[in-house]
Amino acid sequence: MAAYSAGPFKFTEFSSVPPGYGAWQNPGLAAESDDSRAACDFASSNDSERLRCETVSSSDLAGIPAGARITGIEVTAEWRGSASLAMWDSLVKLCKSGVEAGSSRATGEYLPTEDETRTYGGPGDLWGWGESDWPVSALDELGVNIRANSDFTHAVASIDCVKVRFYYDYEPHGAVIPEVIPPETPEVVPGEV
Ligand SMILES: [Ca+2]
Repeated sequence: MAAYSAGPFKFTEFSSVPPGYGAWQNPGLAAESDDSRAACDFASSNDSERLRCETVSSSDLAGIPAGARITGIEVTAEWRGSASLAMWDSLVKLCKSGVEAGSSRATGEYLPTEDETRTYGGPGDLWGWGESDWPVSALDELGVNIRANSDFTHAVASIDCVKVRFYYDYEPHGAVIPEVIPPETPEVVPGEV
């Protein structure tokens, strides 16, 4: 099996999903790396709502062969906090058709005050989901939920851009698997050397 990757791809749908102590304003600004940002103003020193990014476009996904086996999922998020040593990523999980499951890949490390691109997951990492959860035909149902936490009320976490990359194995149709023919056993005639 040969290993490939596709992406990074943008998401096309964005929302702020309760519960949490602060909603993400302008969630759609997480589509592009353009210094316009989705932002959460914390109403309490607690978890934010989830910024949900979903639905990679079908034209992007068309580049992945239907028979590919998805072996890894990688999400990158470019983001910052309004104060140093104040906010961190407290949950980063995948969802399928809006249903969150699997394991969080959040780092729990403080966000810097300048944009930093953090990478979650990667080759060989399905985030606690199974391979059968992500046939190529289901990749348009994939989304990511991102939540922050803050030590301070009215600190602001900001996300400029979220993208996803897929790693996969694929054996192209028509690949020739050589037939193994055992070597002929030479006939041994008794008495001859
Ligand atoms: Ca942006």
